[in-house]
Amino acid sequence: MTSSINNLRLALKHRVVVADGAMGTMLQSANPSMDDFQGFEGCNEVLNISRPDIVASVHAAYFDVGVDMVETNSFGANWANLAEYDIPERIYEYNIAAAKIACEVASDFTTADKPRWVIGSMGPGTKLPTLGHMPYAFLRDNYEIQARGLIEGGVSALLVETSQDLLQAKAAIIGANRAKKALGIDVPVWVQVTVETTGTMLLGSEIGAALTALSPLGVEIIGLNCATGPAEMSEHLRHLSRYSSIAISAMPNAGLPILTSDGAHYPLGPSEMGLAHKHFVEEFGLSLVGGCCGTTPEHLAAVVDAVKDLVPQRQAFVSEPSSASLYVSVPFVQDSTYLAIGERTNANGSKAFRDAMIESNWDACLDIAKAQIRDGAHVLDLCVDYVGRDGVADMKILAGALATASTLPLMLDSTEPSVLEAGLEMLGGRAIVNSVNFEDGEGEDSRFDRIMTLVKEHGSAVVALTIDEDGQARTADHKMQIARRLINTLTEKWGMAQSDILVDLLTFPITTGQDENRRDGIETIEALKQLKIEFPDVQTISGLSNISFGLNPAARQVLNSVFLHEAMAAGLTSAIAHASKILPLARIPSEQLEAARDLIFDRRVFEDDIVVVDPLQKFLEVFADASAQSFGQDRAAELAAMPLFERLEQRIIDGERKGLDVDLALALAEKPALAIVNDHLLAGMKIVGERFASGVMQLPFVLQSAEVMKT
Ligand code: THG
Repeated sequence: MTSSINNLRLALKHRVVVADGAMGTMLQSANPSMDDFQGFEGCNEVLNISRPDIVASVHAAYFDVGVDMVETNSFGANWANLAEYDIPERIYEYNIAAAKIACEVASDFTTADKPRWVIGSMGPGTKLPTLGHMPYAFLRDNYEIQARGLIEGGVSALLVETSQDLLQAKAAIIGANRAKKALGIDVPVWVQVTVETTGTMLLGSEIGAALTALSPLGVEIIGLNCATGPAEMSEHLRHLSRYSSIAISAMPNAGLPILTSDGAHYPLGPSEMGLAHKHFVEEFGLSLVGGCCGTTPEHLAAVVDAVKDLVPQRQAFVSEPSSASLYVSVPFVQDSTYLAIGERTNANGSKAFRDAMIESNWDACLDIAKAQIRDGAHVLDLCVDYVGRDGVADMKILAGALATASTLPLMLDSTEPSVLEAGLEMLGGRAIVNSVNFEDGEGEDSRFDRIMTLVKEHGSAVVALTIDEDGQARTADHKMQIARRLINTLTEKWGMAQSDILVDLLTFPITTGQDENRRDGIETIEALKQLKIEFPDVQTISGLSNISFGLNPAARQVLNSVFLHEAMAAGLTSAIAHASKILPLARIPSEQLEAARDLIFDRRVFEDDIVVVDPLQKFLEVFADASAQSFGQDRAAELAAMPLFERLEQRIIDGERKGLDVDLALALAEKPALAIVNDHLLAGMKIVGERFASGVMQLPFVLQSAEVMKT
């Protein structure tokens, strides 16, 4: 078995490997009886036990036309599907049987110069964990059972396919990874997602989000299957080809189905299918091709013929280290700006968020998150840690809600491994875990190791703080020394890419007046410069607002903005901040700007060891009666400024219910209800519909708009 796995990996390096086509229709055409289904009509996996001959004949039909590999009859041998027949306890039995049948046929067809392989098929089931149908961990454990059956039955690779929900795909891949580890067999795991004609996966995920979320899980091939024919896959394959560091695959349907009185008809013929794959291999460097719904052995014969002399050649890919929400991928390095990580969704950093959380007013928590999104954040820092609360429960609810409600990726901010795990298990995208440090050293029970175990399994990125057994580093030298140790440990021991590490050089407030805090900003800026030289690929991050604790809002705003500017000039790539409160330097009066710089760079003037000019004192004086500027839009004010009926329409588009009652009462005083609905609310829904159809607006937001409409 190990040798067939090795051969397969080798073959994929040198040529295009062809998999089979549709399974279900082939099984149906053998007309299994009700007895064959053992009373579970339509449950194809039962045939692995009752009619292995039929299953074997389908495999043979594909091998006959020259494919290199067949997929096991186990697409539905998962918890969700078998539970619908009340037989979830048969997962292992059906999978091992499916693998054994296929392996026997494969060995019959294998010759010295043409090896044949078996791929374990792992379908999506019918439960979408992102929508709360079943918990992630439950699905993961059942996928582990499925993978164990397939591996023990002898497959050479596992294919998680037809993925519609990124969190479901993660459950399957991570379940498969656990099975591999438990059995000590290094079977390749591959994943294929299903991109609908809308241009995204069912729940709104763009292909870039899928790539960012799934490729760090150790999968060796990523690709597309089902939903559409090859033509509709083309742009998504182009994206994978440009950005994926791993091999890519496609198993399209035989075109878009045309519904006829006797079922779906797939219009694409064998030669067109062959030609499409030939183009894909030539243009995008596909390594693995095959078919899905509507493809037959004739189609695969044409595919085998079309790609037989081709060598997959990928252009050099663009590496773009990123995090992802369920919907989109967000690169860590932003063009000409910093990665802004919204700080307000933090029970310690915002009283409003904390109060809402304590009252279980989750809508209010989400409103704060949405305000951060509108204010220009690229990622949201989510922290629920608060004494006396059940952090795991709070994290589950909030990460679960933000998983669909936030278009932005999350940074999970906690010191508790169990709280971080609860968050990771709700997120289909790729999170950033905030954070690890060496406070209690390294080793099995250390927080560092416990958190890194989660980071690795979930493929997250990680924030690493310059804290060691002696505490937080205060000098540039000490910061650098810990940073080196963090980066070495994370890359060498944990296999992290440098570009997935965000080092936080930590800055205490420089506003305390204590001598020991005066140089904190300088030391951080100095260390940032060194870090950038020594580790140019590593990201850096700062909890920006920390630096200005204790000052009035106007002073904080200016100090944060100027410090951010100086830190970026020294190499800082990201900051936890309130994005709309950051001022461009050009908008800061020069007196304030200079006072802030003098404070940051500790430009005290001494005479005979006595301070005669204290930048902190001066800074406080400059801001004695200044008030904070509001930069960026304040959404509530903007809505309020709109004419009433325009505002109602906008509320539908934004899914904004707060204040709706008042607006409706005003509107009813002017027009009959039906006119309001027809003239204004439906106009809003029309725009929502258009945005959804064109892929600009994702399903969960459409549902929010529909909710407002209903109200
Ligand atoms: N590094 C990393 N993570 C971090 C920090 C860091 N996470 C938390 C924190 N520091 C960054 N987040 C905040 C959030 C809010 C504030 C400061 C840092 C803040 N809040 C106001 C206050 O407390 O005065 C607002 C209060 C309110 O509105 O109620 O300043 O350094 N990796």
